[in-house]
Amino acid sequence: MTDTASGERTLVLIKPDGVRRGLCGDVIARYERKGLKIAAAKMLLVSKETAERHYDEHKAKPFFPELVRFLTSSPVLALAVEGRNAVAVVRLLNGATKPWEAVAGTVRGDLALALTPNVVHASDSVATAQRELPLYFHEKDFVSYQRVDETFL
Ligand code: 3AN
Repeated sequence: MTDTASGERTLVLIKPDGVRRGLCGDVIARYERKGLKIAAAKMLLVSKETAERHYDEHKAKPFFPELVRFLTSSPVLALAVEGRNAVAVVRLLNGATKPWEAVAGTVRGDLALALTPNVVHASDSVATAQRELPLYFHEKDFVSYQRVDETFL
């Protein structure tokens, strides 16, 4: 389920560079301040099999092995992020894939320089979120609660 009472649900990965640079709090704070809700969170070492499934759409690309190697190189923080238009809003907050094209004020615009270690991944559509969330979470991992400011969101 990616369409919840709180709106859509999307997958965010704070990638190995983001975790090792101590940026998890900074990134999560941006989603929280915007009004999005963390519905699940898990720190994990991604297996090669999961990384290959995650990046399946890039299987034929020359940079595929590097993507898999990097994603499995050290732990990531997987988040299920919920809210009104969560898929598009998270992509906007994260900024363009290429950090040198990402505008200031976004995660990549503020915190990244390189392409593979670009701090975050987020699902690019509701359909992608539906495919990606089960790679990292079981249905029982998602919690339901009300933010105190939900009336305004
Ligand atoms: P996003 O992560 O913004 O959804 P995608 O799905 O196009 O971007 O690419 C997945 C990841 O592949 C990116 N985060 C980036 O690390 C890497 N990537 C994308 N394009 C290239 C490229 N031309 N060369 C090397 N790595 C790339």
